[in-house]
Amino acid sequence: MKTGTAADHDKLPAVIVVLAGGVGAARYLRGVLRVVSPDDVTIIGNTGDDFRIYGVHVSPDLDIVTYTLTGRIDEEKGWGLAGDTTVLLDEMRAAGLNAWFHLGDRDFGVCLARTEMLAAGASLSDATARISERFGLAPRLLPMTDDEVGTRVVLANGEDVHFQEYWVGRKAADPVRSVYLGGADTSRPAPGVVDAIASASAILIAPSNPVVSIGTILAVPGIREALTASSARVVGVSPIVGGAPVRGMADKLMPAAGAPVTAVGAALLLRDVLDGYVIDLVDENLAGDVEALGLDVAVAQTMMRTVEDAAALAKVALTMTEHR
Ligand code: FO1
Repeated sequence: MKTGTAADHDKLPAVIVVLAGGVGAARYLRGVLRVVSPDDVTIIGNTGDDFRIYGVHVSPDLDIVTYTLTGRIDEEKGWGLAGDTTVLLDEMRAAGLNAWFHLGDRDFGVCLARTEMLAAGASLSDATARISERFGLAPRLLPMTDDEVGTRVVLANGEDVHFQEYWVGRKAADPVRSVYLGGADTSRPAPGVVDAIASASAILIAPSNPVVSIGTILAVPGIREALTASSARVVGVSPIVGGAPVRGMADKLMPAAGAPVTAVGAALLLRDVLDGYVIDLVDENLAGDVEALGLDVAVAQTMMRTVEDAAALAKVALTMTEHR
């Protein structure tokens, strides 16, 4: 076991790939970008949360990462644009619509731009690159796939709903039977994804939901295989601290995926692609159980209250990616 205070390191690996979900990943990435050059970073973003609503294509995780890394995020919510207005939503609600998904006006504009680009024949990768450029996002952000996929949640009563309906619409109140990525079978990794993984000198898995964020990225045929074939070491950070998710609904979904809601359970779900795992200081007693899965373990402060915390955490993970 390596106990992880962030060692001072001037030779951190170049060409870093980060698998990322939403809010937790974006905060972690802020730390990664404190310790390595953005030119060396490729982010592979989850698009399982994508869906169409109010006539637009929303890519929540890609947008959360873009807005956070360019200083535009609504810090309190962790999603949406800071200072955004709600004229469009207010008008829809005034007309009696059940506008349950909160999309601010500017955020709406971003999603509408994406929708128009897609309608004109652009791929999601093209649209993402153009939106990244508009926001001045420095690292490369790739969607996991250009194909239409959607995370589906099968409820205990047999209903099969989109992830956003389960999480935002129904506030994760319904018991869950299983989760799967709809459209996964025929999806392919987006251009650049497999190459980035193959040429990476380090691969990080952000502290994102192991079922609906990282699990969905791994569900795109070819990505899991690229990770296991890569010579780079793959190091994750547990999103579960003290037996509960830092944010989100992993506690509702991990049992449905057959894993206990612990750092060990999170590691279990990703063990086939991981070489190392960073768990929180409060979970130090679980280090042996994670090691028993065949993984290197570091115990570190994983709660990211400041960008400095995130940078220290990123250093611990990056140091673990170096070959022993
Ligand atoms: N999360 C909510 O809890 N309620 C919302 O109304 C909501 C709207 C929304 C709009 C745009 C966007 O990019 C994200 C949004 N989110 C909202 C966050 C999102 O549902 C999830 O947290 C992510 O998909 C999980 O990473």
